[in-house]
Amino acid sequence: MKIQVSIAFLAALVATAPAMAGPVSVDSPWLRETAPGAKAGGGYALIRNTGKAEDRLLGGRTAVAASVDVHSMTMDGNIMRMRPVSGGLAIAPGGSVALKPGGYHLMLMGLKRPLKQGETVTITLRFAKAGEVPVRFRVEPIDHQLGGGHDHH
Ligand SMILES: [Cu+2]
Repeated sequence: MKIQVSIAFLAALVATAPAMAGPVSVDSPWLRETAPGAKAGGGYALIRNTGKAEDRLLGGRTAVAASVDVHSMTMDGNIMRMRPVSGGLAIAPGGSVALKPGGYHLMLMGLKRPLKQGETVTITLRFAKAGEVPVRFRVEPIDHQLGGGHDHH
């Protein structure tokens, strides 16, 4: 009984293993599904840095879009504004940054086709120190939350 539980636990760990490059890991990556004809899409994940030096997320690339930029989102009165993060998004040593709806996010610009719920899209993220990290993003419905419902904070 105990062995069965352990194997199930290990299998669960493998299924949700984050993409890693040195001290940087990318957990719970997902893309928001897009409407037909949409030219941009949003990407989200939890990025952790267990190292002793700051790293910076600079952007990425993917086969399904012309470019992948890092954006911030802020409220300007009642208007939501998105801006590219200049110089990259800092991930502090021992810290983490959540890319999530309404906050920092990956912006897929020049989408070549709609992103369909349930499919998996590889985006190669580019960090200043960790370099290029290929990450498999799952396309989720618009109301999806970070962590796929396993994370409730
Ligand atoms: Cu954006």
